[in-house]
Amino acid sequence: MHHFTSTFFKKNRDKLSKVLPNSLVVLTAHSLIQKSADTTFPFRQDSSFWYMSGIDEPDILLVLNTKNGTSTLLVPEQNDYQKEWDGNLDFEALKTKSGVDLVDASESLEYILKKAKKSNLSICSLEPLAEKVEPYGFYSNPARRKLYERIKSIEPEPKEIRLEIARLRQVKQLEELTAIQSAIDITAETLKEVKKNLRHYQKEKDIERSITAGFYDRGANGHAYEPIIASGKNASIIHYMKNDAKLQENSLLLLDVGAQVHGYYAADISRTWAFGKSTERHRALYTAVLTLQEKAFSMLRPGVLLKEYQEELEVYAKKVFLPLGVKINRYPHGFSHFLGLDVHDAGDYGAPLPEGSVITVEPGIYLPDEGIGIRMEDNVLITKNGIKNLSSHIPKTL
Ligand SMILES: [Mn+2]
Repeated sequence: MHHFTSTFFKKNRDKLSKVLPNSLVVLTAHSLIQKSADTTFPFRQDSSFWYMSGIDEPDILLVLNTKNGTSTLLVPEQNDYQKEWDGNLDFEALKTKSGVDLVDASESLEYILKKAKKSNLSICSLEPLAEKVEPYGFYSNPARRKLYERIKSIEPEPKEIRLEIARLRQVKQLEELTAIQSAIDITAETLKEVKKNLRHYQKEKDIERSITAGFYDRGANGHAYEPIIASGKNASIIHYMKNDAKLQENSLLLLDVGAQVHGYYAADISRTWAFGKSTERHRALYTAVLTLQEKAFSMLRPGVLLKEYQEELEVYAKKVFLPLGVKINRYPHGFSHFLGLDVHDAGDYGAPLPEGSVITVEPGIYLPDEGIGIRMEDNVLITKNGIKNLSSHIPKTL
């Protein structure tokens, strides 16, 4: 993460301060989550907290007084076990990395909140997700809930600032674009190598292993999300992640993979290849997906509303697939999402698309009855007049 210095995080805090004058903003790091017995999942920071602080430690709070311009990290007290096993938290290093003015103890939060309330500052934070997040069926990180309880004991109605932060995060700065491009380039090189050796693989898992190694070898810190390597009918399951089947001869193989670099910046690329020979049917459907993607590219520019874009493309998709005997009632996924620190990145989905945002363009067709799934996914930057396809160097051939 050496490309991101305190200047970047300070700039982000300044931008947030500008849109939230006379406020006290409190953001929290994620908490560590139990995996099993006394082991934890690898720590993954809250992306908005990272964007504003650059800190990769759990349970730290960032407090931003936008009236007097001071920024403070509040650090929980470490017990003897943590000091011995995890090492002492280095306050100076936290300060250098984030560029904040002060580092204080976490217990000071209530005092700071009371003082801010007395001086009529608006107290702002990110509303926690539900404990269980539906329809996905997973449990959310508890950090925001814990913070929210503490805030609410002083300020019963804190201001929700999800959109204020999303609007900053969706417009990418130069160092972020460099990071995303490097994630895409690593993904491109790795896919090129895998395709060259495709006939040597027997199982989906063999390909996954090659891609994982390829990402690390090229300087990424792993996958930005669980990779999808889906052969034949598995490709018609949109979030297939088992990757444990034998590769089906003369069928299509769908790969949806992305490297992660500099902490968390992601690529999100899908390609569909023939394993063995492709049929005429495969080629006709593949061409239709490409046509749909070209249409999507041509529609994108600053000011576009993603909702209208989605609706128009769904109508177009029906038209493109009808001559192939495929009736689409409901399109199963979005054609685009923001990309950045998160694979499904923060952004204001209800507002006109801003210049400088990075989104995916990912049409697909899923036909379980025919054992076919095809998806084509590129990552594009919204420019002044249209788009720049950041992944155009990844070939699109069966
Ligand atoms: Mn995607």
